[in-house]
Amino acid sequence: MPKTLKETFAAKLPAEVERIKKLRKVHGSKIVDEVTLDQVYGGARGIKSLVWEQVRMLSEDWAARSDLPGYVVELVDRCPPDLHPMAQLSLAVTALERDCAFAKAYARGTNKKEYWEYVFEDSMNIIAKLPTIAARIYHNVFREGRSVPVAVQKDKDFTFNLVNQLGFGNNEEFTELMRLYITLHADHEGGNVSAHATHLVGSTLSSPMLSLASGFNGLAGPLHGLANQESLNWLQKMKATIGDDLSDKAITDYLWSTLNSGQVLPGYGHSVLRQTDPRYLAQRTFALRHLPNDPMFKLVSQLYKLAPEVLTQHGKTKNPYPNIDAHSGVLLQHYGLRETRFYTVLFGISRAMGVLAQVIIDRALGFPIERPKSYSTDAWVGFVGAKL
Ligand code: AMX
Repeated sequence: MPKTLKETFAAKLPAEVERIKKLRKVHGSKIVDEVTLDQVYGGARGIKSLVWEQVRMLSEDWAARSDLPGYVVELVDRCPPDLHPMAQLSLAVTALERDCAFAKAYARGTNKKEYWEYVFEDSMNIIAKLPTIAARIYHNVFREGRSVPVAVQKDKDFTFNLVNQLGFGNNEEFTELMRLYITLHADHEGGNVSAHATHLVGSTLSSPMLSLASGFNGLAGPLHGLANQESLNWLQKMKATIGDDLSDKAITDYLWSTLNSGQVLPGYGHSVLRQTDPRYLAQRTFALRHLPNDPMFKLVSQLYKLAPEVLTQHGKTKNPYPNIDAHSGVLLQHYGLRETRFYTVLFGISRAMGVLAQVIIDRALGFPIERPKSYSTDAWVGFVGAKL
């Protein structure tokens, strides 16, 4: 009988706990980083202070847990269609807290060594329900509630069910794209806003539902996950302005007009990467294979050629290359998913897998509440011996 994911995790846990104990006992006082004042004021960029790992989940288990409580369906159905789908997603995930196994176990006085087991159950339940919540939001907002998502097919994989519930289940190529999409967007390291917000809120022993909702609220910002929405909107505006003229000059002029009006080029730049985002390249490979003649893909390819040079001349961004969000919308619109306000919800479904996996590990390894130390500017002036 093969072991379940939970049993496998439980079997590996004691050795990992021991390994970390030993690491800290022998090497705990070693200095692992130096911090500059720029890093302190620069959003803690690059300070090595987080531990982040990943686990894999099982589609069948998610399908079995996918039903939504009636009050969550009612809550989503009552949202006005002009409430952003990310706000609706965050509300629905927050509302799932009513059935939080961890919060109930905590209230009963459960031993902290067992916390992770309840967090595991909650995380699996949340991930399993996300496609159904997302599809409900999609049908309400963009199909005016005229249709409701079909039921999850218990023998099919997670992404098939997501695509099917959205109403695109008959398109195998789109389903394949979404398998790539879900894989790419779960990937992260712990310092990005959605991952760190989930981890930070979880460190208070807040429930996985409230922790993930915090992560989603961060993902909904235009400098983070909402950039996929912003990027396609901006590409469409560009296309409406330059028409079929994809010449270097027409595009370069448009890039400068965006920058000169004090806006960022959405989908370009990154806080950590200093090269083209490998997740952009994976999507480009898919596009070259399946939609090389799509007019929007041609525009995106021209941008890939021209924007890094323009951003370099602009002289501000540390990374003038495209990130994941510069490409995803063009692929989605090609297959008929054109509602850009929904794009970050898809990002969120994938990101939930990565960040909740970490929340389980956080509780399993007994990570403490996070509490960095803050100082006033006067104190920092004193620390660096500045005469200001
Ligand atoms: N267009 C124009 N200017 C940009 C820029 C872009 N794409 N990227 C960075 N800059 C500017 C910054 O606004 C900043 O200007 P300022 O000094 O006037 O404030 C300067 O360059 C330095 O920024 P940085 O150190 O290179 O980047 P950062 O770590 O502060 O920010 C990011 C990173 C992603 C927020 C930024 O590159 C950006 O705003 N990009 C556009 C939005 C985007 O694509 N976000 C999605 C990122 C991926 C994700 O999280 N999903």
